[in-house]
Amino acid sequence: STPGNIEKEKTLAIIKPDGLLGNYTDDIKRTVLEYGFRIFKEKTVQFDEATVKRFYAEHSSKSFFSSLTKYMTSGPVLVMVLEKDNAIADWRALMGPTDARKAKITHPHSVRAMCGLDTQKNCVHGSDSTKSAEREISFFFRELSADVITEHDEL
Ligand code: RTP
Ligand code: MG
Repeated sequence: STPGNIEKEKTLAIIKPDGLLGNYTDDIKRTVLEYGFRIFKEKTVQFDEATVKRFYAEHSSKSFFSSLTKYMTSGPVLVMVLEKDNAIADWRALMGPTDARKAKITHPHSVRAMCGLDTQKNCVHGSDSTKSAEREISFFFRELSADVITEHDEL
């Protein structure tokens, strides 16, 4: 057997504009690596409105949709494919709850406790299922139309 070739689970992580502009990228990456993830791919993207609306299509009927798209286009984001056993659930757990104010109380060591502000400005995204992870990874690494600022493979 060739253990080095066994494919581990992959998930899509985004460091949102507040995370990137707030200079949390290095701290988030250090935490990610400490928890045993590999950063398989990454790219920096400036979302345009049409692209972020497509990415968050499942939320299009929510009251927060227009403020979400405004937030997500307010600056560049760092998109990463993270790889490890159980990557999808483990990255969700490491992010902490959606509301960063709650995260600071109930999950003080989570990423959102470290760099998030509230329910919207929560500094990171993570795929919520196998199906979402597949969709979101191909969204960014196969079909993306938004402006790609930088891209690296196999870090
Ligand atoms: P994510 O998808 O980003 O991992 O976060 P999530 O599952 O915890 O949150 P979800 O409900 O899927 O919402 C997606 C993103 O929309 C923003 N949001 N704003 N009430 C609000 O103002 C509100 N609720 C959600 C957040 O940025 C959230 O991550
Ligand atoms: Mg979600």
